[in-house]
Amino acid sequence: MLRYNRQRTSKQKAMKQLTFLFLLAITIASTAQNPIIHDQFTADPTARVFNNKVYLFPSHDIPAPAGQRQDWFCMADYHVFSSENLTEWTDHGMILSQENVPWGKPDGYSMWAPDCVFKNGKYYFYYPNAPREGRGFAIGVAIADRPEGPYTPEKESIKGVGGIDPCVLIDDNGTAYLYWSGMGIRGGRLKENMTELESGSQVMEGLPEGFKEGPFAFKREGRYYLTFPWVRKDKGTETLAYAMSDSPLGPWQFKGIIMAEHDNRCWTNHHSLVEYKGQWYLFYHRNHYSPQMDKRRSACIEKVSFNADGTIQEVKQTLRGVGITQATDKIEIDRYSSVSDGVTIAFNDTTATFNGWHAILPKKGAWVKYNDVDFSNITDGYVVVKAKANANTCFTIKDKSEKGKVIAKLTITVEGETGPFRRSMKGQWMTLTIPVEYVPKGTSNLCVVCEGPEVCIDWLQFKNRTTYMKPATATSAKPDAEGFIRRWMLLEPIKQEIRSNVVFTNTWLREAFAKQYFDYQMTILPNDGQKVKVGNQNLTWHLLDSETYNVRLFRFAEKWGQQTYGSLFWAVTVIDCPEEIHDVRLAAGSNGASMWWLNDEEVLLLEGDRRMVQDDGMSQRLTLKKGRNTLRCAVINGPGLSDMCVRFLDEKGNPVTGYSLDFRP
Ligand code: FUB
Repeated sequence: MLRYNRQRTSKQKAMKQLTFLFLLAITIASTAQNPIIHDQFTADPTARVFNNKVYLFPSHDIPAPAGQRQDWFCMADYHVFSSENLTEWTDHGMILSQENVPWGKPDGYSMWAPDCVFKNGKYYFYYPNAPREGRGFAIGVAIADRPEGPYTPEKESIKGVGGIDPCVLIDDNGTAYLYWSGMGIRGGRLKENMTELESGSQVMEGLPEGFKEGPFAFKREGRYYLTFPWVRKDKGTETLAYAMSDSPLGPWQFKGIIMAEHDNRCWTNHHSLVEYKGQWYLFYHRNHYSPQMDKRRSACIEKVSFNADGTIQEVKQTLRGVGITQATDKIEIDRYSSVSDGVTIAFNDTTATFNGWHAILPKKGAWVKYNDVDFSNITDGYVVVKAKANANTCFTIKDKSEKGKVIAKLTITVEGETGPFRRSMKGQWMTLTIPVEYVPKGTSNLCVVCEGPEVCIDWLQFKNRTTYMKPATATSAKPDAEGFIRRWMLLEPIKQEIRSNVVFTNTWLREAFAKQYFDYQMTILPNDGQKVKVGNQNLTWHLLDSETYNVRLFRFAEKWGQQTYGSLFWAVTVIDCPEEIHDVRLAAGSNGASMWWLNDEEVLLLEGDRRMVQDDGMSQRLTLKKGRNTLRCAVINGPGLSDMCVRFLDEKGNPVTGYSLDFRP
């Protein structure tokens, strides 16, 4: 006994360490339609809401190792997943392995459908497994402080419970009931410790004839529901069915089907129902990634609705599943909401099914619709599409439906033809990129329409154009790691009649910069949005953070200016030093010419027709005083793409970064 205990303790320790490593290492996010997990099989999905997140406790089908029955269920461990939006799932790694169950066969491969509930500050994970001694299945409990684990398995299985598919319902008064399947569906009350039955168990009465397993019980609006996979007479594979009662252990009144049999003869289905953020969802499984073998399954989700009398509306399986897809994610349109006649899907690689599918639009007019795409992060940008074709073709991406407004039109040109999207690889996957013509508002539906001969599409993804600069954040900024100053108050460009930059001589520039364009030109610390009048131009100051070390004044002018070429830019920033900083030099570059003033003193003039080069000109030694310093510049350009960059360097040429940029007028 002592030896056994010691063995168990070291195994448990090893498992805890392993679990900890998994917690650290395997936190992989996947974006999902149906099926929801893309890199492993996930059967029998039990979903629970803990701490405002949905946690998914599926069983984990694996290909059977040599020596195991190849055509049967094979499961050696459990993973837990979580999601806050039902589209991105994080795999928290393995939480329990058959090798770590003290009472289980270390090579039983029988870790079938589990459940997990929270009570008295602990998470109780219930799982079936093959016992070390004897045949069949027993059910065990593993306990954790967090839903992600680590879980410590109890040393014995639950006495008086032989079977599979445990499920626990905790009633409003805290009483917990365990249901499982073994010679019919059984149920019994659990003790307060959650690891033992209070007394015996009973068969759930009132359920229909025919094979049943996988009970999932829950309570909604004072009514008890017992839901279960059930084989209808003459149909031969499982539906999901349900019964209702006024009491947690029945007797039950059979109500009918929640989901009909799979249309591909996948024999099992197994499920859970959960309410999350005001919507009920059905989690179930299907052999999406294993079409030839129905014992390797994948979790899926659909919305569920209840009728006023509490009965459940039948749910249809979809590929699209639930949740909103961000336009900036890869949108797998083969997981469509609806399609026109003739559209099919196919695996990208039949020997590696986790690589997913693509949609085949066979002819002009064929379409694929994908609902619920959130465009709110796209301002103006382009779309990237992975597609292939055997002949020149083209397709459009439209808003809402096949008749909707065109978001983008893409052309595939094959076989050495020329054209804007020339590709010479007939039948090969290619990534096409094209600017969008129109960005739908908020969340909308997409429709991809074939406008020529057959086209295959794997995914599409929207991207924003680089914005170059964004409105400054509310907090103070720092120079970047290289010391470049990226926070600036920029005035919309003042129009200049400059045909050629050869005029940028020292004298010409001094005269141009000395001219009075607006009031308080050399002392103003404007507010963001403040307006100035220069001649007949009404110009606005903008407080911005540049996304690049060089401040792209041309792009600023494109967005905010009244002209892009022939411009004079005024810029000012405030440097806040915790201490005086001696012997620094201002190092600047600009396209075209520029003048720089520190605390109202001219410190540098970059003259001539310049390209912007980092540290192109250097000032004399300067002192940045303790507290606020004002750095101002004017950049003037004729036909070129205006930009500028500036930083301070110390005596050794290292960037000076020990100050903040805190622009408060
Ligand atoms: O996953 C193994 C078994 O298949 C489950 O325990 C049953 O409910 C069925 O889904």
